[in-house]
Amino acid sequence: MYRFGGWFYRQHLIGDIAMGKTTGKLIKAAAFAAVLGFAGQASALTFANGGFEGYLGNTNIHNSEVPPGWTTTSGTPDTFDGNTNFASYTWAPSSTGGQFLHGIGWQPTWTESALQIGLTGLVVGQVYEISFEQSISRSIWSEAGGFWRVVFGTESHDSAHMNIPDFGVFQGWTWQTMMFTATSTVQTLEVIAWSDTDGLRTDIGIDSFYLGDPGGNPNNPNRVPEPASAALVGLAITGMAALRRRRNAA
Ligand SMILES: [Ca+2]
Repeated sequence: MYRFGGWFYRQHLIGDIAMGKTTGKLIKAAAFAAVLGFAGQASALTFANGGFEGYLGNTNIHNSEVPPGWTTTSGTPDTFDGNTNFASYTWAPSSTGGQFLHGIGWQPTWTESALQIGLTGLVVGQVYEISFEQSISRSIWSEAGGFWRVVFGTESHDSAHMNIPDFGVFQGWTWQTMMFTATSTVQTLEVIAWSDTDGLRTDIGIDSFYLGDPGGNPNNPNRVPEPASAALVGLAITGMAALRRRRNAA
C-alpha cells in the first residue's frame, strides 16, 4: 500500500517520536503518507487472471493451452477444472473454483510453465505478495513429488514440497505465500512445475494466484496485516495519546 519513500519517512518519524518531538509532525506525516498512498495507487500493476479462468478451447484435455493473460515458452501446460479426470486421477476444485493450471515437472527433459511477460506498474524496492493454492495428483504416469518454482523479476522461490499421493487419493489444495521485492518497474512472472527428483515425472496444479500488496489477497486464509499499515496504526494511536496528554496539561 505504502511505497518505499513512505517507509523511509516513517523510520525517521519513529525516531522523532522516540526523542519526544511534538505531534505537529505526526499530522504532517499522516498527510504525507496519504499522498504517497494515493500516488501509489495511480500506477496499477498489470497482472491479470490469477484464477486461470476463461480458456475457450478444449479444456480438460491433455496438452491444451494456457488461459488468457498467460503465455508459455516451455512444455504444454493444461487447463483443467475441478472435476477433470486425467490419466485415472480425478481432481477437486480449489477454494476459488473454476479452472486451474496443470503442469508436468520432468526436468531436465521436460518442464511446463506459464508466464506473464512484462508486467508494468511495479515500484522498485516495494515488497509484493505472491500467494496461490497448489495441489498434486497421481495420474498413471506420475512418478514423484514436486513443487512450483515461482520466478518474479530477479527473484525465485520454491513452494512447499508435495509428496506424491496414493492412487486415487485427492491430496487437497494448500495455500502458499511468498514475498518478492521488485528490482525493476517492469518484470516477468513465471510459474514452473518442478519434480523433486530429476528424471521422474510429477503432475501438479496451481490456482487462486495473487500478485499484489502484502496482505491484500482476500482469498488467502493465511494473510496477515501489512507490517507498514500496522506500524502506521500504531503511530496514530501514539499520536492521539500524546495529543490527549497535551490537552490535559493545558
Ligand atoms: Ca480457477
